[in-house]
Order: sequence, then C-alpha cells, then structure tokens
Amino acid sequence: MNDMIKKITERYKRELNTLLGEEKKLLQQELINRLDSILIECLAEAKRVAPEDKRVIRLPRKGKLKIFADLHGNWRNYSRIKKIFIGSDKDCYLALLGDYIHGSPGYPEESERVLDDLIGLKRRYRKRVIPLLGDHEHSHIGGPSVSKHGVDQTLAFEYRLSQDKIKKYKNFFRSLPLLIKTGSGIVISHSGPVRAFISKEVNLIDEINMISYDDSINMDPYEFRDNTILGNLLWNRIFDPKDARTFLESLSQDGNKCFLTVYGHTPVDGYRMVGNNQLILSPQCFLEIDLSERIESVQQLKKGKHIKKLR
Ligand SMILES: [Mn+2]
Repeated sequence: MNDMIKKITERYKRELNTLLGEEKKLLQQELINRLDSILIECLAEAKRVAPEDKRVIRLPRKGKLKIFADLHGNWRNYSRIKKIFIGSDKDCYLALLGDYIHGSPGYPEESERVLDDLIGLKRRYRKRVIPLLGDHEHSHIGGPSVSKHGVDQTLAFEYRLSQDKIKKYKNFFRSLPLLIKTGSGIVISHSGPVRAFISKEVNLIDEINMISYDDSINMDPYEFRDNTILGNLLWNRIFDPKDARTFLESLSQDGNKCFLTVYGHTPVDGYRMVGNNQLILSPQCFLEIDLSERIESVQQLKKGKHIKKLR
C-alpha cells in the first residue's frame, strides 16, 4: 500500500514538474503534501469499505484440498476431476488453477460445456469449489488476447457465443479469485511467482485483494505481463527460487508463514519441482493435501500420496 502511494506521488510530482516552472517549487511541495494526505485517507477508506479477501481465499488448517491444473475445454479431464471431487469427503475443497477455456490439439474442444458445468458446480458446492482466474479467462474481461498458431482464441471463442452466454461467462470470470492461501502455508495461483513490485515489506495479500481485472485494458501487453502483480500472477514463467522466497515472504505478513507455491500455466511433463518452494502441475497430475499437514518443502510431497495421476 505504501509503495503504491509512493508511486502515485512520484508520478504526480513528475506531472507537476512539467506543468510548473522553477518559481512554483513551493506551491508544488504544498500540493504534494496535500495529495499525500488525501491519498492516504482515500486508500484507508477504500480498504475499510472494500470486501475483505476479495481476490485471496484463505483455507483453514483442517480438511483436504485437491488441486487440478489447466483444463482448456477438455471435457474428459473435467468429468474425471468432478467425479474425484464428488466422491471425496465433505471436508474436501476443490481448487482449479484457471484456463478452463480455449482448446488445444489432441482432444475435442468443449469449453462451453466445461464452463457451464463448472458454473453449476460452484453454485452447488459454493465455498468448497474454488476456481481461480487464468490468463485465458482474463483475456475476456480486460487482459491481453491469447493466441495459438496465429489464431486469436479470445475473439474466436466470443465469435461463436450468443450475447447472453458472453455476459454470463464474463460475470463468472469477474467473480473468480486469484490466489489461495492455506492455513498450513501453501500458496496456490494460476502462474507464479509474482516478481513485480515486491519485497519482504510489501503486504502482497492487500495488494492482490485490491486488484481490478479491467485495470489492464489500455496497457501494453508486455508491460502488463512483466511489470504488474496481476500480469505476473497470470503469465509469469520465470521460476527463480529466490523470487519465490520473496513472494512467499510478502504473503506471510499476516503472521501465517507461507512455505511453498503451487501453480499451473506452464506446460510440464506431469509435474515439476523447482528449488524447494515451487511445484508446477500439468493437467496429467493433481495434488492432494491434508490441510492440517505441515509441509515446508516441495520435496515432502510424495508421488502416490500427494501427487497423483488424473487417470
Ligand atoms: Mn495460462
């Protein structure tokens, strides 16, 4: 939050510099001081009225959690996931890492079927089903378009939908959170880790909770992907364990320490562990954890017990 205020005031200062001559320095300083206090008041007010944890979901230290990666309109994988979840105990949560739509070669593209069913599943199981936002969903509500083999998948998908369907899907996408933090210190997001604007001192949970999905509408796509928190959460493919450590530290400021981060987005064969704090999941595997278990490094995650094959 403080970083954000600093950034805004710096920008304001630059703008003023171009508007005012040297002789107006005093006036400039006075304006900056006033702006500082107005901004602090406004942000405190926004924080007070903003719904708590809008984009971050916190899970308790009890129950189970099953995490599945990108679906891309694959109905067969989706049906399998649904079956596994419905067959689980009542204290089991389902986390989906985003990218439900826009097919890939090798299977029938059934994005609409997957989405319609997922919207129903979320309605039925409410807090137990947590679909996260992926870059493919974001492309429909303000993010950069996504293309495959020269085809703009965002345009192509909307082209074949009715206006009512587009509206329904966009409303669903806007409701999706970005990150899950478990009581045991596991962080789950579409991609990761966030590298932009973070340090141990930044309270990243507050920053993520304030993200608005349409802020990026007029941004340069590269600038958005590389230099914003949202862009990093949805697109990052740089997996430096040091970045991951800072990311986890900046998510630990509520006193609940984070140890590892789990995400999808990047194609890997089955799954891939990076350093001791990152796990990348592919659609072929899923992660099953007991939320009361203390897991402090990805090497503690065992094949068969925690990491399982989807079929
Ligand atoms: Mn993705």
